[in-house]
Amino acid sequence: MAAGIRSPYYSMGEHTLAVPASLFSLNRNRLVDRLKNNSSVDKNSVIFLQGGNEETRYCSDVGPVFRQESYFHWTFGVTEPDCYGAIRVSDGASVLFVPRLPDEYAVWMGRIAPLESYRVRYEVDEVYYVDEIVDRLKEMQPSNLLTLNGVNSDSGKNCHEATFEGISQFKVDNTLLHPEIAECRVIKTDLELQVLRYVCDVSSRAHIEVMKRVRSGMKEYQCEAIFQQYCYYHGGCRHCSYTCICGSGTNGSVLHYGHAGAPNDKTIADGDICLFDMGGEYYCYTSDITCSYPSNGKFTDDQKLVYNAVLAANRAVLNAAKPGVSWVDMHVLANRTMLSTLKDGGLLQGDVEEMMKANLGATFQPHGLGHFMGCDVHDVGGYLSGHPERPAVPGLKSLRTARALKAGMVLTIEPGCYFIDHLLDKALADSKLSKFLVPEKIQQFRGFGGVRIEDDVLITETGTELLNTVPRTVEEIEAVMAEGKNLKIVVPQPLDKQFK
Ligand SMILES: [Mn+2]
Repeated sequence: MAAGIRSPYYSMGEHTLAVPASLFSLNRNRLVDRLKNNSSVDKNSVIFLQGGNEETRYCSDVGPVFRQESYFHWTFGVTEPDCYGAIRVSDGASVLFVPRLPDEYAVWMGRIAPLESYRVRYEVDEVYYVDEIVDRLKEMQPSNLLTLNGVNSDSGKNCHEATFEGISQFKVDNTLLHPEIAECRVIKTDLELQVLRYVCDVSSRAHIEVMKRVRSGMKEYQCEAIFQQYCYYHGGCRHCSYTCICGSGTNGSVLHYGHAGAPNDKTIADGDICLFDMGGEYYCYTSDITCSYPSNGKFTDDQKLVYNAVLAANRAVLNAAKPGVSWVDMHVLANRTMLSTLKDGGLLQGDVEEMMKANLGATFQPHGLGHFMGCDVHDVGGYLSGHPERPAVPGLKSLRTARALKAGMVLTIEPGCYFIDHLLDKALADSKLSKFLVPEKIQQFRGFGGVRIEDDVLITETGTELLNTVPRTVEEIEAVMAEGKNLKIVVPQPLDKQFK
């Protein structure tokens, strides 16, 4: 039992964070309060959500490890698949529906939990089987079922709207719930922040472990493996928040490197700059941290120049972000800071304000400054109606939100500087941009790769709180890596039996 926390709670052991079920009852209460304050919502409405479904790999019977759908997780914290949940708006009463499992389940999957155990574990008012949904909902006499329907502005995909046999017997409204629940998810509670701080801490320690153990000659994916092992073994994180991006050398400039077609399988060369973007996930709360450093632990002058330009941009935003500030302005601030540092370093020439007008920043950082983070790594609520729309210009159009900051928001601050041949060639061929580039210097940096410095940050009443703790200055990184040089690293030996 974790000290100071009343059961029930989720935990992966005493070395991991115990998360109380009250985190989710508070989320439900906040959602109900918002709906009550919405004059379009009939007070006799019932929120009705469907959780994630158990799936198998293609036509096989192999089941990947289930991960709950994020809206359902946020609302109920239920770890099992194939569940539904209802919440009465008038009084917040909550009902969970779980699948009625066949007797054989007890043979293959383990003891079938009684309904009462779900009620206790998830602190809901009542629990029934999925095949009882129609009868139980009829007893609740809802004027409306509020189901979840809306587009995720990061993926362009629609939410998984609840459906069940017999839903046609009820009046359904699928327009009111989405903006309200998405807005609730934008502002984190103190309970949620404790989970985010925990997972950011585990992921920070895992990044430091990689920093100490990376060696020239290793495969990039071996660094991914060290990270995953640390997060799971020490932090109870069965999942990562996204596919690990472990680019070394020129791969650092491939923004979504690590995918199945480029599976972090390059051998890391001596002196390569490594760009490692990895985050563990705990109980469906995410982290998203990027560290960039030379594989051999010693920055060259060129690496220092680019690294410090990105760090200056990151720190400028960290110091300027606070409630009321526009996220678009923060992106612009990061661009301006980076361009002026690159100019000081001799890569660029001319007036920085002119560079800003020509949008030179997007040549070096084609992506947005950062995004909301929570139950999804690119968390919801970036472009809800009533908030600024997505800007149109390159760089800015990749921003995942254009909103003004509010206390309780959690975002990533992730400026980067990449030397992408395609974008450099385009800029050199464009007279509006080429005049700012020092050609021989740009030539020197081709193939360099990239640097990204990504932090996870809470917006507080007065500014920001950094949620991760990784070495950030050149000196801090070199000190940690020097310490790591003393560790004996076991490297797999070449396989002696290969195809002839
Ligand atoms: Mn990110």
